[in-house]
Amino acid sequence: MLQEGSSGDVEVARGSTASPVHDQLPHRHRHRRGHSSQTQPATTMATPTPAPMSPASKAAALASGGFLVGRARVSLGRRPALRAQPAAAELVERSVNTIRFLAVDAVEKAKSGHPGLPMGCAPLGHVLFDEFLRFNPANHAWFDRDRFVLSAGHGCMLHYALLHLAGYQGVTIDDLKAFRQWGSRTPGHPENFETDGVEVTTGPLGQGFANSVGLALAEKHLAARFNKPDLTVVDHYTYVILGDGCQMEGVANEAASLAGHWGLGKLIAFYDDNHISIDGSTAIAFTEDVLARYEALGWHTIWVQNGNTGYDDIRAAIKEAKEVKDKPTLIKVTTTIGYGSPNKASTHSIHGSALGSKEVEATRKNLSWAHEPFHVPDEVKRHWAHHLDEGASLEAEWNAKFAEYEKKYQQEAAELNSIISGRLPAGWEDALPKYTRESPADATRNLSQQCLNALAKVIPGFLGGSADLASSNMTLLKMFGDFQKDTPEERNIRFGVREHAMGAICNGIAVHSPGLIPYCSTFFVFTDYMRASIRLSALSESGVIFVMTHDSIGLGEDGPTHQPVEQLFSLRAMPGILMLRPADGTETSVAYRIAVMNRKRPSILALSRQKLPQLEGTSVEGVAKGGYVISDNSSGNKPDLILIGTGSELEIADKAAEQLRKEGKFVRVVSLVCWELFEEQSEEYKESVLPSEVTSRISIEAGVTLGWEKYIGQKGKAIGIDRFGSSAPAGKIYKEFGLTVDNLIATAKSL
Ligand SMILES: Cc1ncc(C[n+]2csc(CCOP(=O)(O)OP(=O)(O)O)c2C)c(N)n1
Repeated sequence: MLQEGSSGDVEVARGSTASPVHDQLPHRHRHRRGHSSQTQPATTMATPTPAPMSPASKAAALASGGFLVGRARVSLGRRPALRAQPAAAELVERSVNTIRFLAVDAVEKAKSGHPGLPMGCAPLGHVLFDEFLRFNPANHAWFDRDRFVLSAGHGCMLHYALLHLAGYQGVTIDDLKAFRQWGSRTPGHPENFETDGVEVTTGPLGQGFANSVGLALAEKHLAARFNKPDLTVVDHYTYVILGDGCQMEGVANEAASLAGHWGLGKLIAFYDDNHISIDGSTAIAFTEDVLARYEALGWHTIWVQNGNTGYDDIRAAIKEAKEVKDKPTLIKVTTTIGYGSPNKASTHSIHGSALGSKEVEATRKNLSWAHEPFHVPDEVKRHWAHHLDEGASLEAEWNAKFAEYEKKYQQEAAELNSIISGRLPAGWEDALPKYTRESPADATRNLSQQCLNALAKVIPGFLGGSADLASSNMTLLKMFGDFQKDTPEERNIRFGVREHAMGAICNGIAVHSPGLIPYCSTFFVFTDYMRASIRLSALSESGVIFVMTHDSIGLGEDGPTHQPVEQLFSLRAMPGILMLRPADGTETSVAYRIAVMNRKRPSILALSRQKLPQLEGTSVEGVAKGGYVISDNSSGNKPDLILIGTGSELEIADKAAEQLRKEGKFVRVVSLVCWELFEEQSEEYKESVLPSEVTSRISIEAGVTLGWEKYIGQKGKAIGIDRFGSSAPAGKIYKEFGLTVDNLIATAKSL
């Protein structure tokens, strides 16, 4: 591992404009696309020098509410509704240093956090938020706002400082002072459910970037569906900042590949190229030509060589990126991590720890910042105040346009309104298929396809797809074509074999608008490949529907690599998610109803490859409670035995019960289709399903038995699979593993 001192090499290289990574770049990156300006050695920190002015006249100009351009005083006045000119250079520098020191001070106070990225990205953050981003600080949920994602979530003080300056009421100076503390609105990584203005939860590197692809997909889809030649009602950009860490993660490459394929022209990503990650210089593990890779993935690329002081280069790059309509743009912005810190800039020691009081002082001196901690100069405050007016005007202008749209295009407006508000069309549930005992036996994956198609007909924001398994997962929406670069209005999303990014992209779609309901699909066992995205879906309250087929050894011959055994248990262990394993048509249909209704809680549907019969006793009301009695021949809530099953094994429990009853036993069969929902029921209800007096209980499920002790108790038995599966026809494996009616009966008799 590199020691602190050894990463000084990078500093020298940067100062001399020729780092090892730069040298590998093809000529075109450096000259044709690169926006170069004078590079600054990391510790020189020169700022543009205004013409000399006496301290007295300077003070007078600032005190009267203006800012300085050379010798002139510029009145702030009311700014026009749309983008103002950039602030004068000196004010920009002051704003940038405000951002830097808010981050430094907050991390210092918390004694934990990541000051390096905010200090390096402050110029980019200032230019983007102050001059380009369209938002309304008074309404963070305004539909047509630009979306911003900080994928390098550890640098969140950058985002919090910008939200504070921009006037978001949810991020006050006291909130900044409470950075990383219990109950604060400024948690250690950005949380979309904690802080207004934070679009997605980030922290696991690469995820936020993949989310931003979902956000941009949503914009492109909605724009294609709803904009009219005379009225553009969907028109916003998605901006994302990602660092070296995000770039190294595979999920980012999966997502970048899709973004290039789909031609997401309104996605603009900034790569904070500071050559430092936790272990030291990126030279130890990350030396590829990132821009060349993105070009190969179909992106437009730009290199801003001086992200420290090259404000005009940053501006020019964003303008150029906005002009490129058919490709996403990656802007590599070369910055100095910890810019301004004389002894720690460009080293990994400033990545993730407080500077320490001595270095904070030295940094204050170096950047001529003779202020108390958490100081925001008045002129900086006054300058940023224009965003309140500007944001209100942007939203008002859009509201007026949308009112006209509602008059002219009533049907489209109703659909878009549903997507914006999350209010589902009345009676949508009635579209879901209904099944009876007489309906033919079928695999729940097939029944699922009937549900998906029924929902897509009535819910305007319903869209999704599979990771190259649509014909196995049964997820195609028959009345729609494929979402592709030139057909973005369509609703079948082809993710290719990219499970991890698929999950993250769906999270991005879900948080774009409350009425967008994305689903995504693969084999259940491959939830392992996308687990980080599923976890973030749960954490960030993104109501994605995960359609997971081939849910057990029942898939047969593909063998143990494809047969999930521990996945049900492991996903039940995840907070904030519904793990549903329906047994037949009725249960599948209700599982979808539950999934659609739970907009802040993702659902995973585990579905069978094999045919299952329609069972007597499965019910809409029962599934809604997560666990319920499907059959019982006892009275007084006192059966001799309770058999509990889920999904494909409920049929086995049902058949075994039938036989045992013939032998004179009083047997109850319980479907525990969704443990989480069952746990939410009253104690009284739970007792009515699983009376504590009845201790003879057996569970049967084609997965690990871990967890079932909660429901079967000390005296019960769990039939399951506590080993990997096997390659053979499904019936044979079921038999060999004892998931049979005979074994269940024998186990019952052994209790
Ligand atoms: C998936 C994942 N792995 C590891 C980490 C821990 N981690 C946080 S930041 C970081 C290094 C990131 O480096 P970079 O993106 O260059 O950030 P910078 O040093 O510029 O702040 C790592 C490994 C993480 N947050 N997510």
